[in-house]
Amino acid sequence: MATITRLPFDGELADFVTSQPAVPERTVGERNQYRTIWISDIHLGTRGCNAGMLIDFLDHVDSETMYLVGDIIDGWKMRRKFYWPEAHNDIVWRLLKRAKRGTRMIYIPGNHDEMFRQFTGLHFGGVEIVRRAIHETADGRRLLVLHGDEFDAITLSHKWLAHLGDVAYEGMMTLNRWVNAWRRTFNMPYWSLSKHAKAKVKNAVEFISNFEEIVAKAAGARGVDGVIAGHIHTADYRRIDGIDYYNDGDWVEGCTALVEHFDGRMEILHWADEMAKRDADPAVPADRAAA
Ligand SMILES: [Mn+2]
Repeated sequence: MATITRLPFDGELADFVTSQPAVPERTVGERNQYRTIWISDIHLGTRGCNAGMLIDFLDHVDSETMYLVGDIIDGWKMRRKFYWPEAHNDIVWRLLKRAKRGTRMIYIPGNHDEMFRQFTGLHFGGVEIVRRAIHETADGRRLLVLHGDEFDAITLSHKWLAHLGDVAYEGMMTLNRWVNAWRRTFNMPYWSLSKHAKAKVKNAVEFISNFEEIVAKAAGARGVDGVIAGHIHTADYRRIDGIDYYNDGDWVEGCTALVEHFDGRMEILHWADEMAKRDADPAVPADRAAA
């Protein structure tokens, strides 16, 4: 058992999980059940992290297995400027609580939380830390699960990824937050700026498809049926040369997750859309505190 002393909260993990989160949890029995859930690129410790929507997501879904596919905590940003609001604690609390309730939690650190890679092979608070994993779906496919930064050396000649984390990208994320704060004021649904920008910028489109093809090819070479990655903040499913490529997206602005249903069917959940559907359906109480 490894004791993680670097987590930015005081006391033991066990004490932390028996404490109460600032935002009360929604009743566990009312959640949508999936066989597996993949989320990544949460970037806790940064203002970009969309903690409110992620808390809402975590309180509406459950699964037998959950993969945290990297960049969960942003160690790079925290070294420069410490930022850790209560909502970020609430997310760590919910993830650890899930493990305690019996969800198999598998954590694959990414490049922004690479400090956790030294704990590969260990467990903490019921969470297994691995470098990559093979997931077997209910319909018998073998999928390689990895963060995706291992392909940076090949894809970095393309501009888009080099800009992740730089001034232009952070400026865009700030603009995204302002636009959405303004939209919330007028009761308008969440809108992703970079999702629209990425679709229009030719270099970004080329970079994304290039990354997808390189990752799928590497998976094919390892003899698996498909691959699940994060890292490029772009949720997607494509079939590339007989390989299923999935990306679970991010919780900075896309706010997406990949889920596996009990029959092995895969689905990308765009959480802004799911929340809008819920708000439009009067049969579902909008009040999350109903519990
Ligand atoms: Mn990454």
